[in-house]
Amino acid sequence: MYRSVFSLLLFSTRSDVEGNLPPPRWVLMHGRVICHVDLDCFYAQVEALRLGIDFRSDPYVLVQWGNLIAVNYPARRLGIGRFETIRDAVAKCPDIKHSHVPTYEVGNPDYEYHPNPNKGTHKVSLDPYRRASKKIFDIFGSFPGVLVEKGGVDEAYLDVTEAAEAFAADFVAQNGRHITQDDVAYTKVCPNRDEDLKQFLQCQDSGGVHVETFAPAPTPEYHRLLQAGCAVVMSIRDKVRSELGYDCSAGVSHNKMLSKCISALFKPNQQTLLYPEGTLGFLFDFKFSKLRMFGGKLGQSIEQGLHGTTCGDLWRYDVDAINSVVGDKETAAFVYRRVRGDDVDTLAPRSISKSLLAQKVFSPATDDIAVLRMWFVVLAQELVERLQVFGEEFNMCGRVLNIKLGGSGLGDASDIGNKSFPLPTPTTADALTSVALHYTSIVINNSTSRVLINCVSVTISDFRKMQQHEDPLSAKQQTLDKFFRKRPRSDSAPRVEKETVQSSLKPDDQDDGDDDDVLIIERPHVASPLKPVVNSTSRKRHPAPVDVEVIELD
Ligand code: DCP
Ligand code: MG
Repeated sequence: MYRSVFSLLLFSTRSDVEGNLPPPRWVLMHGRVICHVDLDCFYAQVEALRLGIDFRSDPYVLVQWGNLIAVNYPARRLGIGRFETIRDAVAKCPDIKHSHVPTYEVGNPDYEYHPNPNKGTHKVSLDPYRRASKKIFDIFGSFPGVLVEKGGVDEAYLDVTEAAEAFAADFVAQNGRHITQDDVAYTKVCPNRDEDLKQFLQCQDSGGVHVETFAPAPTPEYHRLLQAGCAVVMSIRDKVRSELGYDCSAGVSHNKMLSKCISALFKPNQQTLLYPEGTLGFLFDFKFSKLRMFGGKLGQSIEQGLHGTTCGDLWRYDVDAINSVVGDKETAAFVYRRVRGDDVDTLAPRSISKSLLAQKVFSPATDDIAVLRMWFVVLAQELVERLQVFGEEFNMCGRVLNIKLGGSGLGDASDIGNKSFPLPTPTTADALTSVALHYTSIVINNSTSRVLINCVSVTISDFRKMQQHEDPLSAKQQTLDKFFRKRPRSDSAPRVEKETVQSSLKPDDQDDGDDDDVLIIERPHVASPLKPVVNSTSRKRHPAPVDVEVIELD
């Protein structure tokens, strides 16, 4: 076990007014070697490789609806950054190479690299990046003694402790000596900032600060283990590069939080090591809002309540003082430890998405079923393909299909309708489209006032393990014809109520979807060539679906 609680404080007395550090009381413990690895300009690398562009030397940017979503490092060196417009990028570098993300054209189930896609008629596909990501994670997972936790499409935490131990032992066996820093000279070491730290402490109030660290003891053995970890991480990065062609950067330290903080210090294509004794020197002027979990409300309330922005600013406060701001003792203790570099989190097993989501916001809003059908065809096809890949990878099949209809874009993507159904089997794009259209027709036709839809979303969820030989697209389920059962037509047909089956899922529980309307800064709407909506008086109502009723889930 790495360590239990606070009993392993290393030096916990207050610094004196002169800012002299009290002599550390290092406690011996078995430190881990944790790496955070993140692909450099990920989507740009994927596309540059496809296009045969040398992303290491030629400025290249990837565009989504006129904005840059990935910028390679040669372009960054020219002052070009993410979310700028392609127009601005070309102004800075007229020769810059660029391309657009792939898109589905409305009505067409296959995505392509369309030369001039239009937001009104096309939907972004993230499929190439998901596929590339999977190959990269397969390589991470292929190393013995390495635990992998997915952090995002292009980032992972790796616990390389076991592999590092084996490497260190092998090194001695082969070289007749221990590994040293020189043997991993390709690794950048976080600079020693003891002098800066000392000066910082000297500037503090006479009350002093609680100088305390939770890092493992910086013994020669542990230093060697970290160095061996760097060698392991290098070989993982080498394999990603030689087998797939991608560059990535990494941070190596004794915990997840610090490894993530340092992994981008020397991008691109580099790795950085933080020794445990460098923790406080690294953190004292580090903005706590950049620490994992401090980005949102927690960070904001601390910043306002305690009037500080850096980790060092918070060293003045004990747990009670932090508690007076965050209002919860456990959270206060958590904050107290984190701003001193403590993170005992172990790697979580690879998380499995609880749902697969495909959605599209379009304009103009419409109640034209023909137009909505074209979007559902795209979303359904995309989702079926992803379900196949996901189902095979995790041996899971879905059970619930959810359709959302929104009239306020992503602001409220389900304000017009939100309903769940048993997932039809076989799960074909046609079957999903049929369910979505039946439901949409009912919503439109049963509404007492006109509804205009500009956001449709289709989600598959409630995954379960598949039986042997089951296929994710045809696992035993409700068949499509059972979705709709006969009911007498009635003028007083009940209006379909909104449901919130999915709303209990936290955002983290959902997959990353093809949120082409989420990740990128929205530009003002470009006129869509889609048929304009006729006004409400001349609007032709689509015939109500005959002899169908939506069967709700239990
Ligand atoms: N991405 C996106 N929209 C965002 C953030 C990211 O579409 N707001 C996509 C494009 C990125 C990929 O996710 O290529 C990975 O995100 P990163 O933040 O890791 O950024 P990069 O990999 O592009 O660059 P870096 O080298 O800084 O990691
Ligand atoms: Mg990245």
